[in-house]
Amino acid sequence: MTHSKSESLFQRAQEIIPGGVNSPVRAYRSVGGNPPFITRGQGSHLFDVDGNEYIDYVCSWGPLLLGHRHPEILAALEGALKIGTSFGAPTEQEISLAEAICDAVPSIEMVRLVNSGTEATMSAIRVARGYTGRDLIVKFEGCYHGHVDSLLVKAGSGVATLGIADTQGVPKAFCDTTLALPFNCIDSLEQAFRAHGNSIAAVIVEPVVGNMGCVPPLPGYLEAMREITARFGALLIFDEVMTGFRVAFGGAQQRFGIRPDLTTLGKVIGGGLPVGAYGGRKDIMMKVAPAGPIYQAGTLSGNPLAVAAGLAMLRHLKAHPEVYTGLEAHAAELCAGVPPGITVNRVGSMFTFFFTDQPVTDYESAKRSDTARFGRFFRAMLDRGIYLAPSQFEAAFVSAAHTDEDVKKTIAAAHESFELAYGML
Ligand code: HOZ
Repeated sequence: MTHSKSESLFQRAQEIIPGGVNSPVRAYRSVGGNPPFITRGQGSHLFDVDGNEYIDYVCSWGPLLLGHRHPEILAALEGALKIGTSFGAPTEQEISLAEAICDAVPSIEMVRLVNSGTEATMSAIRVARGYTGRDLIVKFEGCYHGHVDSLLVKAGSGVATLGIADTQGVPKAFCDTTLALPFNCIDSLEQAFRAHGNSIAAVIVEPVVGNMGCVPPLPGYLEAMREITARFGALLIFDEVMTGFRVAFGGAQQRFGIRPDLTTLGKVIGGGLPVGAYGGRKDIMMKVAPAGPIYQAGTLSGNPLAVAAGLAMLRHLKAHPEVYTGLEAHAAELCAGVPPGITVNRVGSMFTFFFTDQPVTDYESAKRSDTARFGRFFRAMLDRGIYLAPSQFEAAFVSAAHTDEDVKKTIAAAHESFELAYGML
């Protein structure tokens, strides 16, 4: 596989874009080599400038549940293009998308559309603070909620991948409003609430973590979180930017049977276009301006292109619940038969191969993975046409466009790549 055109584009990009990329993990720093430059996607496949073809398990970092260029999403976008690309004014379509979200996720009684997952989490914590009159936010080590200042404390995703302990540029005063606790530990949550319960506005959590790799909640953990937050009058925010419409139509909250107070959603509700949303209990959301005193705004919020694509995807998923059976079956097949020495975490169609033989239940155990070995595995997979996220601390995703043949090819490539990673070939 040659990458000469990608190599020269990456040299050019580094002259003008920091690190050559518009989001840090894309730069391949933790796995070695340089990123392929993508020319197009179709179904479950990506194509690069050197003519290489890959089976895509990044799926735009999760939202492409139906794969690239799904005909219903393309038709919706073509329809939207005929009308206009941005109005900064209300449209009927955005009501329909809001209704579709609330219909799928019953804890969301009212919803506000924004432009990204970062905007959604930033706004949700502002609402939680405004509603409760408290300042402290509890988050979990290794969870990532976008690049919101006060949520970058002990964050996962690119921050974990690049080993940036705490980013510069965030005032200490902001970090002081964040309590970062170990994920999956009820005792530490109980202790934090006993010490600071009257000052905690909210707990924000990825109910299935995707940003330290895929880490599911232990049985009873989310239930305990729900009970403790309610007992102390703090809000529970589920960040479902990755899990929304992914691990079930109603997200992780449907899969695990928990009703949070607020939920954040991201690119998934735009079928991959830039969009996000936050919503939840009506009494809380009625505090958002102009209905209430908590300010949040955006010209491109409810953008007609993103709304059209999102609505097409949500309507498709509602009409075809069998999509989830297929996603689950393909992901389960992929994860079966992994050799000893690897820990596989999977929830529905999101999963991670951790290069450790110990269970991975939190950030500390995720960090015990052999990232050098992951890097060798990653590069061997790429050479065999399998496109994974270039980090041990990101999840892989299957889409409805993946075929039985894709899965078989991926399993064959994975067997060779595991052997290479362990120096057996
Ligand atoms: N942190 C993002 C995924 N968890 C990366 C997004 C991107 O690079 O596009």
